Amino acid sequence: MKKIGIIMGSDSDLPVVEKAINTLKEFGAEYSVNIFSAHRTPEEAREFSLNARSNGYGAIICAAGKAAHLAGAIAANTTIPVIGIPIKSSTLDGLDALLSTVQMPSGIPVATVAIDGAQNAALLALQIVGVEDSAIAKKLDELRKSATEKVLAKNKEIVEKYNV
Ligand code: RP5
Repeated sequence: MKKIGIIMGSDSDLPVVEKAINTLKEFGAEYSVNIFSAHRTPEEAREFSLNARSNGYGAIICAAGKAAHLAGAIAANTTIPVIGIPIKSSTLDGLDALLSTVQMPSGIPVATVAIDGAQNAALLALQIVGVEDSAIAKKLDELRKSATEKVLAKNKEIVEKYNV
């Protein structure tokens, strides 16, 4: 099974990142969690990225706020898919991090999820490793099915209540 790497720029990102960690845990995925900063620990971030393929990673999630360069810095040194989570951590409501993460130059892609979109980041990483991992793919299908059933049940309630 390919591993999923989760990196955050600061421990202040953890309350959001925990949603991604919990999702990966629920799926029984193999994952690691680290704090590496593009600005404060650039050497450690670079080392992680350079060694990601040989260390068995299939996708890397990077969460950062403010001038959020972490996902781009990680993507610069690997062709393992990188998913960026812009963290809402400043007076700009996360728009700063969103633009810093999403506006990558051609040639170095970062798949950016919504501001604080940790659960989707985890699901996207699972979909990436699920291309070759049938157990993960099966669980993703089951989750989709249960989400559909929940909405259909809610629809039934609403119809019965208001469509008299
Ligand atoms: C970013 O700066 C981190 O990802 C965090 O979202 C933000 C603020 O970091 P702290 O000052 O809280 O450590 O690099």
